[in-house]
Amino acid sequence: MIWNEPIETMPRDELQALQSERLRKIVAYVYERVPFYRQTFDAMGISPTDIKDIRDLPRLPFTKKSDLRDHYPFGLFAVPMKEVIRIHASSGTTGKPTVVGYTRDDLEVWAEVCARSLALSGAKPGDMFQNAYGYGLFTGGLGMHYGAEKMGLTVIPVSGGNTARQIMILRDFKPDVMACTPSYALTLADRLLDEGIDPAELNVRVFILGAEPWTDEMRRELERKLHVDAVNIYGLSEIIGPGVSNECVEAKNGMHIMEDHFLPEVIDPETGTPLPEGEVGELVFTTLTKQALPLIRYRTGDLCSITYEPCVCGRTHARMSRVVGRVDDMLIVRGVNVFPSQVEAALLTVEHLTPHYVIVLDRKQHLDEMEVHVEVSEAFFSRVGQELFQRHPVEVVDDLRMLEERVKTTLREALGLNVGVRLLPPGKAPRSEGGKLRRVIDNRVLK
Ligand code: DLL
Repeated sequence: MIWNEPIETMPRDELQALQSERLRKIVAYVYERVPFYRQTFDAMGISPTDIKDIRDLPRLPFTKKSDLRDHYPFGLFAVPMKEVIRIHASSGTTGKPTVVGYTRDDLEVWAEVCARSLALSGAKPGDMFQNAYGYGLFTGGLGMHYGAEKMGLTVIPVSGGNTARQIMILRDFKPDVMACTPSYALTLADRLLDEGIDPAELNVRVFILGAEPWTDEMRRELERKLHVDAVNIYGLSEIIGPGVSNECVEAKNGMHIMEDHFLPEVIDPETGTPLPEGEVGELVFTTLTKQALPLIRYRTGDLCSITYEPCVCGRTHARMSRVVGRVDDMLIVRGVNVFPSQVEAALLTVEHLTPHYVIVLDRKQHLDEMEVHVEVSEAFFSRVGQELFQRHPVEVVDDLRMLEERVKTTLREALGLNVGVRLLPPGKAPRSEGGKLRRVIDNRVLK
């Protein structure tokens, strides 16, 4: 089902007219209410009346994460505190969190875009929904919660973690839809299999996965293990939280952006120049309706491309590709650009490997060293175990050596770089305990 058909299937010329009207309003609004924007516009010699329609967007200044940090915690809010009825925050890797606020209308918009996301994923009113995104300062839990209530789902607000309880609920309550991070879905899938529970016995038909990068290879793995559709949901706290964009389950080919609320651009991260449709660059959003924390041309740091091609589902809103990396998580190893997503995609093409991996970077004698630690499947070891009785142990070690060589070759071909490989026994790579998983350990900064 399409949650808001008139909006989501609006002809593009009408949608652009709506975006232009909202852009004019929000530009005047931030100039009026947020000193930071007034000063920036004045310094650039821009008056809000210069902005006539969405084609004028590139004339506006960017907003960066550091601008939020410089005005920590509430300095970019555009309304008095008594109108802010909710606060969330996202913890960065360093320092203070990024703090965001919502008015009552903002929460209504957020519930709307999350309801659309649930419908995009294939949820229907009356479905039962196990929400395993974390509740708290993180936007995932409460964001999806209100969207699901708005849609009329039966919400189980279980929050993240506690795998035994998640599994009990999956078996006993029999929810139709579940949401969590992709790395946690993997933890769940493996635990189900470990405990001899056949996922086919469960009722859940779709997993709504996001909040961290993942790949199509990982999707195939999860869909096979869990017997579900796995769809991608994207969002960030600064723009609203989850519900900025979501794949349609019909195509699973790019996430429809809620363009009537969030105006997207893709820019060259070096020069700031807008890039043509289809090219990969940094995703930038202008919020068109946010009241408490409106942001103009906010640089997400996420790398992806956008297409405006019509979609089989009938929605007209643009689709963004998977996030292929972040401007700041691009690893530069001996001068070669490497994204963790490339490593994941390459690993999952090798038989007998699992999606449990971690990338470790180090510096030895002034040279970068990259090592990928990846778990070998249980099946590989049990086969080897059985064969041990018939074959000489040396042959088994040879099997592992051959596998290691195959992984090295695959990674070298995918990345254009020599990478060390460490094969781990099942269960030895870090697991998601409910939230986002850290995949890269960079020890170079310390040396
Ligand atoms: O992660 C909001 C969210 C909650 C999205 C639940 C989806 C589901 P933050 O904690 O502010 O907000 O982190 C935002 O996470 O800039 C991306 O780098 C990354 N991210 C979010 N969704 C995806 C995704 C939430 N589907 C940051 N694929 C973003 C890749 C994602 N990266």
